[in-house]
Amino acid sequence: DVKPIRRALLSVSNKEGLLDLARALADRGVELLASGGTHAALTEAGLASIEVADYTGQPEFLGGRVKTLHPRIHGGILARRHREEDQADLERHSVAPIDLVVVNLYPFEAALQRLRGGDPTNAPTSSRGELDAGLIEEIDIGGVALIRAAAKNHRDVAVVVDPAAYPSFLHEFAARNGGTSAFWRAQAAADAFATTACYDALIAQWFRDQLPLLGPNDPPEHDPRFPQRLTLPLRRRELLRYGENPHQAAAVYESLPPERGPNVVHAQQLHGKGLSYNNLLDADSALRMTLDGPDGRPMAVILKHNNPCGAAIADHVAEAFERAYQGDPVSAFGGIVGLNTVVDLDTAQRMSQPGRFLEVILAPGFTPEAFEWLTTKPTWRNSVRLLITHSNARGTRPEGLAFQRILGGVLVQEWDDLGPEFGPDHLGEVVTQRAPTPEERTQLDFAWRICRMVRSNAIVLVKEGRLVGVGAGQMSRLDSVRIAIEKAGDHAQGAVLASDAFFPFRDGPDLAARAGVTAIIQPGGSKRDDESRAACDEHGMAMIFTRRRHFRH
Ligand code: 93A
Repeated sequence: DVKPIRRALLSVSNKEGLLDLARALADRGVELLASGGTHAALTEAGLASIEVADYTGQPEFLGGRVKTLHPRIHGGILARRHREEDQADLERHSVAPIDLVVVNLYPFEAALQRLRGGDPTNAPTSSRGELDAGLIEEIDIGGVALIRAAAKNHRDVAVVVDPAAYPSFLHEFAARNGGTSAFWRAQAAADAFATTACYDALIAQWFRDQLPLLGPNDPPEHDPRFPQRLTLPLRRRELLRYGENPHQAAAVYESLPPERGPNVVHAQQLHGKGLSYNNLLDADSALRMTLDGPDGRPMAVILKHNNPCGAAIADHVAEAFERAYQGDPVSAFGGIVGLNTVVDLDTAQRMSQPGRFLEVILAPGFTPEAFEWLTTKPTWRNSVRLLITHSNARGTRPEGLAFQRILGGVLVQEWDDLGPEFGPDHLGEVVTQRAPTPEERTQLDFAWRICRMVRSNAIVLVKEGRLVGVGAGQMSRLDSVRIAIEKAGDHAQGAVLASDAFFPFRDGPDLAARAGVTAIIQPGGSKRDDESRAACDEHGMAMIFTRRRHFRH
């Protein structure tokens, strides 16, 4: 069902590719209508077009707020070619049908970014009591109306909303001898509505962000974090080779406007094949763990299947890596490594020792020698992926809300975090006769930070600034304790234990004590807390209740 194009309306902010497109149309005898600036650009290039204001008899006014909003334009786009009444209407009002609409919108997003001046701390884009007037003018009304009208009437009208889509259009236009197929137009309409939806979502998000500046607070029953309507402006960043499994197609999307703070979506990849879906998931966890590291010292984490299998702090980055790797060398093979410190040659050499292999290394940087070493070593150079994230971002809090998809909808929650005060001196409430020693406090602090990122039920054992045992993803907490102890082997002796949620019975603490654990950190809150506490007192263990649970599913 090919529809020929006889008349086109061009109204573009981004003039890129405009002339080639217009020339291709003109060459096939298409009559061009164009809004003021677009008309001027065409005229300057020697291409003939009719200015919209001349065609409608209505000059642009309100400082450009009304350009194409006119029945002679919208009638020409919306008229159904197969409907006699519509055709009669066109004739009665001397309106010419428009078969192609090429629009790209006022660059609201770019203007917003410009206002923020690239400053990650986000200068406010409005003053108290009033939204930024310049940005308000960047809200396109007429262009959105043109796009939606054309997309609605896709049965007869083709729509193009992005210079990136010109080649596809020109290919179709040539292949269909100056027309477009029904399928092409439907596809274009889908893109068009997605574009205007995304555009409005971004504007809505901006309005919402500015609300605190605008006046009295919402009535108390309204929680502004969870508004009545959610807008999710997302833009595809990249197609991925596949998803969690090879039979699943996948892509990664970035939030609009791009999120501030370190993240793997915008991390700079220095080397290696593209990141896979699972790489991104693991790298994200690795990054979040290093951002939540216990102090300013070098820290290394190693992840497998989105669970940490190694983690350590040390005085030097090579040592941190080595100790993290030693925690569970079997699991660490093929792991994803995150570091909070620039990778030097010593570290790089340890990473690539014979028998070792890492899929992704994520760090604030690589020394030239380390980079050279990792990317020229024959067994490594083709497979390792090197990723750079921002440095000095410790403690950065994630933006927005966290989502998880379920059939029929999405679960939305705030991000999990450690709480504002958390640290060795603010672990929580000591509930045992014996209080943890300062050294135990340091270890409990580290254990809690790691435990938070382990799939529930999560138990971790930490000793001397190193993860020595993990029990992850078990349906029984006691099984997680058993696994963590087994993994730790001799290292369980003298270790501290973190549990992501309360112990429902005393069997967990009993088991830990028998393995030689000296201190426990857990949220507390069980009906049988007293029994767990009694178990600790009997064994001389110290225990802390954080009163904050960190399930991770
Ligand atoms: O200010 S508007 O919302 N009012 C309109 O009637 C209108 N018509 C087209 N903006 C309008 N446009 C936009 O103008 C288009 O979406 C495009 O971004 C821009 C093209 O203007 P010019 O051709 O004058 O450069």
